[in-house]
Amino acid sequence: MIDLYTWGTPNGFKVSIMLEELGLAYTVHPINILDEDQFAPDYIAINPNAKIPAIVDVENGLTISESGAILIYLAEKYESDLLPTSGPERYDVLQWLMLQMGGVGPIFGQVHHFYKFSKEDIPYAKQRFGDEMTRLYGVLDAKLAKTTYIAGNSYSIADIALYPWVARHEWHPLDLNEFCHVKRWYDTLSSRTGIKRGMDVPK
Ligand SMILES: N[C@@H](CCC(=O)N[C@@H](CS)C(=O)NCC(=O)O)C(=O)O
Repeated sequence: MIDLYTWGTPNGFKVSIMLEELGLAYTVHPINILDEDQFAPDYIAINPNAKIPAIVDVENGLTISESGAILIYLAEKYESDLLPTSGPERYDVLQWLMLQMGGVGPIFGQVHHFYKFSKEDIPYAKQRFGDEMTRLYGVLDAKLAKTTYIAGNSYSIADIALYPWVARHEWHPLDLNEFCHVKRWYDTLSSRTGIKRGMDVPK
């Protein structure tokens, strides 16, 4: 059994999608980041960085934060095909997962902030992060023109990490139809039961 500490954001959805794809039983503990639940001492004891998501594996007491690390942990613990165990395919998945963690997540997060949440209109920030977002969509589109999924021809934790960020495309200063390979990938993944269920956590 896994305890999942999460909220309805792209980083949180990555882990709920993974748990659904693996068909695991898990208990959801909503951490309302708008109410600053992430700063409560009980939660800081679980994730000292005060962000969602985090998990506690009740079977062995292991506590893990950082969505990418959680995806790797779950894939390895449950010996899932979502992360190959060796060879070039493993590093294909890891490099696209790291691009999501170090590139797509932080940049898309800034776009969401400056386009949707900031009380101040800051054209420089919108331009800077909007341009980098568009460039990243181009990188994803060029890769998905060549392979069915982002790391190759098998669905993987790299797709799971990316999907919830692209799922916010209506907030993005671009038209998804202009990235037809990303659109094809997005539509395919949107029909998966694990994705649909994971995107609905917490209820
Ligand atoms: N690199 C972290 C990022 C986690 C993160 O930024 N979580 C956001 C929600 S998507 C959060 O908890 N924000 C609350 C805050 O910044 O106070 C991960 O991938 O787990």
